[in-house]
Amino acid sequence: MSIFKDDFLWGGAVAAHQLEGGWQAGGKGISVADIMTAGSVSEKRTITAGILADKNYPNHEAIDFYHNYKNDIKLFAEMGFKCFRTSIAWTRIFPKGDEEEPNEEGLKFYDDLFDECLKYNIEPIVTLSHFELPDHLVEKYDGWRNRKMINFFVNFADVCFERYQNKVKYWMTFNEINNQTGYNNEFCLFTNSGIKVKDGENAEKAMYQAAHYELVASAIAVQHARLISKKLQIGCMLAMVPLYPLDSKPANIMMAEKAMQKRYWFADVHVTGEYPSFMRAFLNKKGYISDITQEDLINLKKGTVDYLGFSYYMSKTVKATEDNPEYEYDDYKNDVQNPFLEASEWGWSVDPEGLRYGMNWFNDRFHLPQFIVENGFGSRDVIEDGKIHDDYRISYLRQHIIEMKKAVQEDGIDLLGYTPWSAIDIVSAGTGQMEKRYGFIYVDKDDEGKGTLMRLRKDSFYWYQRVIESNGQKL
Ligand code: P53
Repeated sequence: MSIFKDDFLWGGAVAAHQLEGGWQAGGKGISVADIMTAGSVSEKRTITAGILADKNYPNHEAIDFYHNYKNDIKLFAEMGFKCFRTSIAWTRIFPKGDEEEPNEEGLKFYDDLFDECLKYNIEPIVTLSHFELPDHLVEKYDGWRNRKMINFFVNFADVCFERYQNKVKYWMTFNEINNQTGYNNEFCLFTNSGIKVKDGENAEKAMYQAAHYELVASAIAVQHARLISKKLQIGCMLAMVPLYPLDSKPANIMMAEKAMQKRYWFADVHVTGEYPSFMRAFLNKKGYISDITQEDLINLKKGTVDYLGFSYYMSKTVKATEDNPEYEYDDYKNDVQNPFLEASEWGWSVDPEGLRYGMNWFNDRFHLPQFIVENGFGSRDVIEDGKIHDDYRISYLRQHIIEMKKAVQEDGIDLLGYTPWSAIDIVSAGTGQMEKRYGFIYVDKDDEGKGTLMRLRKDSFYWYQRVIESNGQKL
């Protein structure tokens, strides 16, 4: 007998901007993803001022899911997906973000998409904001630096909850809300919050204010969802990248503890509805989050989430430095190589046990059902005689599912489902590449944007089909 519940949600995940394409179709507006060029492992993506004629913007066409979704969903059904996690591109619903009325053509697109899933009994799982806010909100309001963003987001959320309440049960408000703790890299603050850091500006300070507005916006959205329908389940979504101490030196243990606090306090606010003591002390000391009202605190308390969604790809390891007695975590200064782990071509460590560790870490604190909404291995794939033998991907996923099983069986964690990244090959968020592939289905397109967009089942497709069919018994 399987240790997973009968209704365990096996599926796959993607995000709208990374696969849909159709960047101007159906009245869609320009999102922050539309003004980011392609990069690579060594070259960062550039954020351009508007669309420049001579640049390659990989998200404009992506894999053209917008026009191909019926065929792709058919393939997901063939794999046996019980659910499909995607996001709603904010710019299809509110092209600029500050309109009063939504764009009916955009709403209709997701009606059709969700109906197509439901036709095969595939339950859509939806993220509202996944690195794709309207660029107009960045240009006119400075993104999440501005309190007005709370209303724009809540309007967007309300429209989606109202419209899709009978098609979508599980929602998440902000994808990897804690990814912006990597504010040393301009990509993180821009994709999470639409914030362009100015020269000499304290990026950390900007991040805390933006995150506060987002947490309030999320909490208001949760309250509205409850009024709209009791059936809706609203989760948060964090990137779980456990931070281990390099060794048993007490200073390194303390460094890891403080680093974990700095990366995961977002979950405390989402789940308990208040800032934890260590964060209140830190914010007071630094004078961060100058704009926080009594009403905000009430909203946070009233809008706590129903479940904890998270991504897991890798762990990181940290070491204290002597010039930092209060262990204020800075990824550029404190991250070190873990001597026990191998990494991918993109430097992402492979650490299956870290998944179980992360699940326990969350469970110890939050006692909420969990949903692993991303987990996967980015790699190049090679076609040989029309086949793709991606045993490296199978091996990665198998090892992680084994740890996930232990978390359920040995640690008693309540797990709702598992949606590996990604259902099909899509544009990488971090690098804008096509060739950093995660999918069970290959898409013929390269980093220059060339290719037929033909779909091909990889070996992992057939492997995952068996995993789902056996409810996780045949790995
Ligand atoms: P890519 C960093 C660390 C962990 C997860 O990432 C991350 C990132 C951002 O790069 O993002 C999530 O495509 C994200 C997805 C993204 C996926 O991980 O950079 O939610 O949108 O595609 C994989 O290799």
